[in-house]
Amino acid sequence: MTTLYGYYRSSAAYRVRIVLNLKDLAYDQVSVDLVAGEQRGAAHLARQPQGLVPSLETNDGVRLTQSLAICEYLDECHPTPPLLPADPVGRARVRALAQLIACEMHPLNNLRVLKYLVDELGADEGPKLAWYRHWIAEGFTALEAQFSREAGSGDFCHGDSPTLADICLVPQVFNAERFDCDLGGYPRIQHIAANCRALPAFAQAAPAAQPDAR
Ligand SMILES: N[C@@H](CCC(=O)N[C@@H](CS)C(=O)NCC(=O)O)C(=O)O
Repeated sequence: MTTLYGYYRSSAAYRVRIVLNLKDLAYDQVSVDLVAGEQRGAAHLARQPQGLVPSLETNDGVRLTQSLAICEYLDECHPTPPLLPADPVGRARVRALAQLIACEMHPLNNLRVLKYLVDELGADEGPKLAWYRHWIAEGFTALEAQFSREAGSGDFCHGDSPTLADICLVPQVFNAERFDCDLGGYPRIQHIAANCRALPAFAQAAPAAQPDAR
């Protein structure tokens, strides 16, 4: 059985759950408690040397890390439904949207970064929240402009079915809501997120639906 090592509130693990569900793949979940610091324990470091979730172990014993690499691996092994468009320009656009979220936004607001701000640099709750909301606003403003201006946009990030970009967007919207970010200025993002969340694959991957949810 394929095993996902993740955490209910991890947005990178949330991406992989969405893909496993879209592809209708059965999987077990092992919870790595990020609040308790289990990601830095020896057992998890053996799976993911950075001390991050997710990690995926396939039923033939292959261990994979990095959520986007895992999502593309699953897409290559199980091509239906596809996570990337058929044309190279479309694929580049979807990857650019996914990378804007996964490479530019998400790492700045990760747990270890917030902990460093608080524990090592002495930031209080106010500056920590300002940091968090600043990087959400930077990223979402750019995304909203792309969704408003670019021809590829539809009811989903690209066209009218979910792609790798939506798989990154929905967990990032969850994060933003969790930290009470004002999303009023991003109607296209909200429209796309609502369309995604209406699909069972996304709903069943939501943090609140996970066995380790608190
Ligand atoms: N680029 C990595 C990011 C993984 C990542 O940042 N995971 C977070 C949870 S969403 C984590 O494990 N954080 C633990 C920590 O910061 O200590 C991926 O996409 O897999």
